[in-house]
This record gives sequence, structure tokens and C-alpha cells, in this order.
Amino acid sequence: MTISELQKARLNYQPQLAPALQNGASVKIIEGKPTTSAGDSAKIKTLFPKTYGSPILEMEIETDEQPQNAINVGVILSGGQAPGGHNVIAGLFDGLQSLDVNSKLFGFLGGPDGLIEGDFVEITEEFLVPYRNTGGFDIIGSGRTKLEDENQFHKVAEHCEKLNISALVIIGGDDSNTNASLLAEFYAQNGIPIQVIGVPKTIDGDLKNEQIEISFGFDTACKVYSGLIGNIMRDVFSAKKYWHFIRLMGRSASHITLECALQTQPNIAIISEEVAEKRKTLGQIIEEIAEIVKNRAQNGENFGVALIPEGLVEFIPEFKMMIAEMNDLIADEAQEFNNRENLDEKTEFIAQRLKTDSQKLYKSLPNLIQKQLVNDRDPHGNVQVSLIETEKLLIEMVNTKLKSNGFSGKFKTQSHFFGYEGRSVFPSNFDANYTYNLGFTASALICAKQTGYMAAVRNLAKPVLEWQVGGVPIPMMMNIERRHGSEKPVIAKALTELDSVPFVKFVKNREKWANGNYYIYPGPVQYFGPTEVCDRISEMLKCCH
Ligand code: FBP
Repeated sequence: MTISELQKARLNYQPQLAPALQNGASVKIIEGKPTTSAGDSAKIKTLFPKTYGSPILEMEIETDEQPQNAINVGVILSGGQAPGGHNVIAGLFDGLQSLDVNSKLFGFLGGPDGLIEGDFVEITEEFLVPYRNTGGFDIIGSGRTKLEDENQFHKVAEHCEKLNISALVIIGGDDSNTNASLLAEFYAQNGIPIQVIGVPKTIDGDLKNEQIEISFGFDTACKVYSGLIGNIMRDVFSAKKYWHFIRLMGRSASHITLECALQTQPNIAIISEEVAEKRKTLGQIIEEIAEIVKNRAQNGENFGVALIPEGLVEFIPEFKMMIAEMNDLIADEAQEFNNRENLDEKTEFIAQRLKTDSQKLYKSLPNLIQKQLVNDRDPHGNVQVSLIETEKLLIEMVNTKLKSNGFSGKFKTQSHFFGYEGRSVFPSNFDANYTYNLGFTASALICAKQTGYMAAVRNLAKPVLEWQVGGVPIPMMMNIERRHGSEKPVIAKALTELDSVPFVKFVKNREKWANGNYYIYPGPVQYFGPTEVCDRISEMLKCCH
């Protein structure tokens, strides 16, 4: 197989290990105080009698090494790709080998489905070699099936028993780690001898809290998007004739948009959480953008760059209400709706039945967006908000607004969506090291006979030699939320906080960036070269320290 020169070079990259792991995965464990949960402690305690209250664990290097037994471990990747997944598996494998060379690692294929169906591959050194330090999740694949009911838990246990697996590692986002915690608790309650350890993954950056500084993949994905945004900015500033509207991935939280804004200094960046907090209407957002376009045009600058978070529309209160009404309508009148022959008729069907306010909003939307709202539905019939081309929605509505205000300048536009470009990239040095340490830490938690923990690496803004590793009990991150009509224990999603250092920094600068041209050109992710270029950490991490 032909591989790129960069891939060849990256295969030889040796991630550094935090000091505690440098003698292998058999470490000294320091227990902290018992913990509680992020919210609803009494309910979480009842739901997790075995794993609630466990202490935070810190690891130190073990100087008095004891011989360890071989362990068989299973691993899955769950949810969307994030740079560094392969290195979590590499770190886990190397950690297990450091305990005993006869330890075995089984990768279950296609995410949770592989665990349920017992579809696996044994991960050996030879198998692993071409994947070290590479992007993607193709080593074993991933999936979005939810692992949450007892039948599934029993099936998983049966497959584990056949392979003599005594621990599972689930690499995923907030939902997958919530499920890892449910699985750990179920096995602990039922005396099934399988430990479960989670690893924090998602480019969205919304799986973080006081103990988990950042999920892996965020650093690389933001560097890729910021590099692309910077390229566009340079083009914009050269040609001076277009406004570029760029929608950035991040299903719900706006961390990616905020991070990219701080890395590149665009003329406009919308942060969904602020929109929700200030209860802004779509009309207000359009007016604010139109105002910036007009002001820049008055200075002779008919160009600019605007960043739009993927999840925006769900954070605009009136839009959220309209989508909820649409979902109900289509569910209640499914047959009538489905009988409508084409998209125009379906659009009309919806337009006529929405309540007054939602109807007004729906009718004000460009036809393209009206159709997308009706057409792109998930398997439950709900609107798939992430597929709505918000950047085009804003362009068209700003254009209309400018015209109705008698704007005489130019508003020529280009639209983009950056998402998949950044999810399977070679991990940055930061993510390559971080993920390798996460995997290795997971093996140390397994060796220490822990369950219901998430692997944690802290002090990430500092060089690897100052990183601290350990484990955080997953119930500690949980609260109770209403999901699909019933109360569920879930890991609280971390949204952008409006008093956080990154957001405050953004607010302080945004007016200046709107009216001037302070673009920063970060360039592509660099893997070799000066440390300030290659080991640059995200603005989000910088602000945390
Ligand atoms: P995870 O939360 O599973 O890591 O996935 C995040 C994400 O990349 C979002 O940013 C995006 O909205 C979504 O996945 C896209 O999902 P899909 O890969 O199914 O198109």
C-alpha cells in the first residue's frame, strides 16, 4: 500500500508519557476524598449505589514494581471521529503490554454494535503499527448505537466471557461515557467481573469539567479549521470583494467557533450560548450582521469573514419553538404529511398549520431553508438541525435586510461548512501525546482494578513532563435531565460560559475585529519544527491556566 511521506514520518513519532506512567501501567494510586455528583446527588446516588461517591484518583510512578498478571481487555470507539482515537488504542495496548506481554486487546468493530454482536479483531503490535499517530477511527470503526439497556449489557458480558475479557474501554463523548457508567454500575451490582473505563472524546469540546480539561480531538480539529479560515482571510484581504460565511461543526456548544475566533480574529463570530442567554431573535441577529456589513462598506471594505456555529438555530428561542412545533405536527399528522407528494406541498402543509408566531418565522425564511426543515428528518421524524445550511440562511436574510434598508454597497458572498475536514486528521502533537497518555492511563486504571472511571490527564497547558494522570468517577459528572420524555442520569454537557475567560476575551475584542482587519493566519497544523509552532496549545486551554 502506498502511504504519504507525512504518514511515514508520523509512524515514527514517539509520544511522550507523563512522569507517573514512565515505569509502565502499574502505578501508585493516591485516593482523594469521596465525591458527589454535578447535580441531583440524591437521585444519582440511588441510581449508582456501587460507583457513586468513589474518590478522584491520582497516579504516581511506582518504584517498587510488582509482577502483574496478563489481562484481556476490549475496546470500542463510539460516535463521531476525533483526531487521536488510534493513539488512545496504541497507549492502551502499550500500557497493557507493560503489565504483561501476554495481555490481549480486542477491538470491537463498528462501535457499540460490535460489542453487542461480538464482532471483534485482536489488536496485536503488528496490526497496530500502521495506525500509530494517524487520524481516523478506521482501525476498528465507530458507531452511534446507544448501549443502554440490560439485554445489551448481558450480550456484551457473554462476548467478554468467551474472550476472557475482564475490562472494557469505551472511547466516546458525553452520551457514550454516560452509558459506560451505566454499564460499570450494572456489572458491579450484578457481580459480573468486568471493569468499565471511559475516555473523553469529541471535537466539539463539550465533554469537560473541573477534572477533565478538554476532550481529545478538539485541539487538532480547531487548528485545521483555523488554518482554513486563515487561508480564506488572506484571500479575502487580497481580493477584497467577498464576504465569506463559514459554518463550523459542533452539534450543540459553540466551543469550536469561539476557539477559531480567538485563533483567527474574524469580523463576525456568533456564539449560540450568548444568543440563547440574551433571547435574541433571528431578526436581531440579521440586523446585527447587516449593521457590520454596512459599517465596513462605509469604510470602503466590501469584504469580511463571519463564523457561524453549527448548532445556532436551536439556540434561537423562537426557532427552537418553531422546530418543536414542526416535530409535533409531523408526528401528529404523519399520514397527511407523508401523503403530500412533493417538497413544495409539504412546505405548504407545514406553513399553514404552524401557530401564528412560528408561522410568521417560517414564512420569513428563504425557500431553501423551509425545504431543508421539512426534508431532512432523522429516523424519529425530527428535524435534523445540523443539516440546515445556516450560513446560507444568514446570507440570504442579510441580503434582503440590506436591500430593504437601501444599502448601496456591495454584498457578494461565499459560503462554507467546515466539519468533516477536521475530524480524521493526523492528530496534532498535543492530541497525539494526550490520547496516548489517555489510553495508557486507562490501562493503569484497569491494572488498579477500578471501574466506572474516566481516564483523566491534567495540567495540559504545561509540557508533557508536567502532566498529571488519574481517574475521575463518572457519576461525579452527572445530573438528571429530561430526555425523550423521561428523567435520565447524564453527564452534564459543557456549553460556553459567558463569564469564561475565552468568551470575555472575545467580547472585549469583537467590535475592533468587526470594524478593522486584524486577521491572523495560523497556517496548517505543523508536526515538525519549533516547539512554539508545533506544540501550540488551544486558546481554551491557555485561558484555563
Ligand atoms: P461526537 O459528539 O460523537 O464526537 O460527534 C460530534 C460531531 O462531529 C458533531 O460536531 C457533528 O454535529 C456530528 O458529530 C456529525 O455527525 P455525523 O458524523 O453523524 O454526521
